[in-house]
Amino acid sequence: MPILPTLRDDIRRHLRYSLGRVEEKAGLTDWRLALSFAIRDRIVDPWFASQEATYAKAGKRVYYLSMEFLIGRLLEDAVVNLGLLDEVKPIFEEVGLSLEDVLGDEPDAALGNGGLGRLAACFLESMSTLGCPAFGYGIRYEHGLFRQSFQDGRQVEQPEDWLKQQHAWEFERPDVVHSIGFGGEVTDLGGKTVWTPGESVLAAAFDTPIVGWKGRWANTLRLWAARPVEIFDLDRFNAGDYYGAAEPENLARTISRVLYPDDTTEEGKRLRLKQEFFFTAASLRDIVQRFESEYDDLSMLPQKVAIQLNDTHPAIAGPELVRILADEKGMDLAQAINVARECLSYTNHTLLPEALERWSRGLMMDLLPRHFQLIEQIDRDHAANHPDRAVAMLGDGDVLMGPLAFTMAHKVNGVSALHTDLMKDTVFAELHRLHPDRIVNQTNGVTPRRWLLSANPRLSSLITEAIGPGWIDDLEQLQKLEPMADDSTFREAYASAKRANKADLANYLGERGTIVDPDAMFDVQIKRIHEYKRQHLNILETIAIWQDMKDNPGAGWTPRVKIFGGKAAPGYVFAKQIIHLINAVSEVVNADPDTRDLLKVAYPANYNVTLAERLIPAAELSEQISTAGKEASGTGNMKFALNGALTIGTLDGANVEIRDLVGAENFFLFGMQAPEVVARRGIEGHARQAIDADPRLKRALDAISTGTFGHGFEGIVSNISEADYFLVASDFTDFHRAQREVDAAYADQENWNRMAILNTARSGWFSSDRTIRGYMRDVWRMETLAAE
Ligand code: 26Q
Repeated sequence: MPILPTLRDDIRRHLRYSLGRVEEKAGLTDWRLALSFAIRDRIVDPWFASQEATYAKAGKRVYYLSMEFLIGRLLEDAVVNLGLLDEVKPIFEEVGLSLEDVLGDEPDAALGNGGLGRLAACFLESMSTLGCPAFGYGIRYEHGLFRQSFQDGRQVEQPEDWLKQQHAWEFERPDVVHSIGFGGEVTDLGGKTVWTPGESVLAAAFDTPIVGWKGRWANTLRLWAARPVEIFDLDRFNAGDYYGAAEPENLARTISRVLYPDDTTEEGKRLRLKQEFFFTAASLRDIVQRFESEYDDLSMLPQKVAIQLNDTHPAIAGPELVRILADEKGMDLAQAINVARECLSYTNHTLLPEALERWSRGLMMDLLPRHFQLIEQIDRDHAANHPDRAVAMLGDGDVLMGPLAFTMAHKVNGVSALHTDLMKDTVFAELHRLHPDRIVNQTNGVTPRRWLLSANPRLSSLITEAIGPGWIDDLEQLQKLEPMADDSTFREAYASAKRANKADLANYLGERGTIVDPDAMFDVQIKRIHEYKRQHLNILETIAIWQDMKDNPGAGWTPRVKIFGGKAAPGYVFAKQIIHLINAVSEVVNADPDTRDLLKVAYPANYNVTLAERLIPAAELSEQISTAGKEASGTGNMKFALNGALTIGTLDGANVEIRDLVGAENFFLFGMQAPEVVARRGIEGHARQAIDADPRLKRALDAISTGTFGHGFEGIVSNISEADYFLVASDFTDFHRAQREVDAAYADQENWNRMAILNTARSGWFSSDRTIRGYMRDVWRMETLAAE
């Protein structure tokens, strides 16, 4: 076992010998990188030990295939999980730096859009904490999700450039490259089918170790970068065509250049399909190679390999694994299909019809001719086994990736109880009838190390003082806090932790131009901007109470700070109008002397993981107000409840389970339920009816129409008053009512704090450790390997 020098010496050594800096000239980034290298060194041994243990015990491994890993910053996670926080702090004080500043210097790795990518990151951390042997496989995007700023209240996107600085966490693996082909021809050589691609790129591996709690185990996040097969066209260069000479390289690298900024689907984009196949094929080649280095019978693959598809983005894994097994390894086709299915499982994250991936046959045939044939074959097989089936994965001209993923998976899971039920009743009703044991539920979770321990040190210390540190990797121990909800000393300590977090956030917002009172209620809605998430319902209600406040400023209002955060897909015009409206309302309301002490609207730009870590611990009210039936789960909702924010929400996604667990009396419910939503849409003129019945709603819409907040919002008003597919008008009145209930509850601070404590105490079930145990038991069928 190598002996490491003290952390202090090691940081100095890295500063000097890895970064080539003298201490006197070192800046924050130099120190941060030196610390990162020193910390990374300390992950390497547990990382190797984990690999060796898996190998020695011939353990099964999970391969989590995801287009997105929204990991954010890694340094604090690693320092905390290795238990080095207290050792690191004084080292930086000695050189006149605060550890907070050093940690804060790290750029966010924003290799994801939102919930799905962040879930993948929480899962990696939980798998390491539990000692579940796992690899995350994804794409090493050169540019992650765009940076957002506002100009005149409108969203402007700038490219993200996280690799501009040295990236301290990864190990490049020059020896791990796979050649990935596209297009070309399929030939039948007397029963043996051979695919000869027309073009190829290389997938180059970069590994990042992900260490779990107490450093007991570490897994690998392996991200693929696209590289040209041939570096350079020397002939073209010599002929004087300097740009042309670099073209092959540019084309190849384009595949891993940038994350698609859509969180539904980008219609039929060729490059997107190339990205999907690129990382899926590289990962499968890696998986099969690793298996073959240990075993020689490929029919045993399902005993050693579990491959989880994070949505349909890697669904081409079905046909590709069949192709490897049948075409390359010579396995009988029917057996290959069965072996592949026993390895694969698929997580669905959405029921929105427009978000279900489909590719045109033409594109699929052109880019992946052999896979197209295999999809036809899989479809025929399925039809032969189920003659009464109506669904097909080859729908009207398109290849449907949902049905393909379902057919090629032995388990298919939803991400909350309600979502899973709706999967069975709607999009996958037919397939569920044919395969009644395939769909299972695994309600999402979040890692308590990042979302409570690190993000909210004040509350964490208080909890640890009260019940000891066992909760950190056994979150249900938070239940021990329940009786303390009635202890006034504890309640006061809990409230002062929240108050201090609010003061920090008030400073942050103040520095960015919005002055807020830390004693007002902090009401937060942070998530991607989407019609179904209904940020426009929230801002509409904000306008309505502002109008009421102006009418009667002395009516005993509960002062509020309405905080919004989130990005819109660059091409999503309606979502961008919502952003513009929120900023326009903020401009008018914040400047209004009548309501100055009662209402503020803040919209800090560029919402990301790091900003979430700042906002959630300071939140008192969590807005989870999607149209019922549309939010698959939500995970922000869990982070808020855990950190003691009360939820105002609809019965949607995991809100249902949150309410069940924290208690209906500690949750502000409003709105139609999923079946009512469907019925309501059938009522002609439902929006008009709702508007006519609620003068407040009418007045708020009129204020927008008549230019109180400027112009350019006609689209929003007409959408809400006419089609109103997401039922903003129909849910407005009940939302407004529930908000007044919130006001009344807040007035009784003692009881509010009691409710907040009960939210924390009863949210332990939402740990992603619990979720991963569920996957291991029901989906992956495997055991943990970590020694205590
Ligand atoms: C697909 C094709 C082309 C371009 C983009 C995409 C794409 C990218 C990202 C489609 C969807 C996404 C992301 C979806 C997502 O984040 N879904 C959320 O997943 C969370 C974790 O399960 C749930 O909690 C949320 O309810 C769900 O909205």
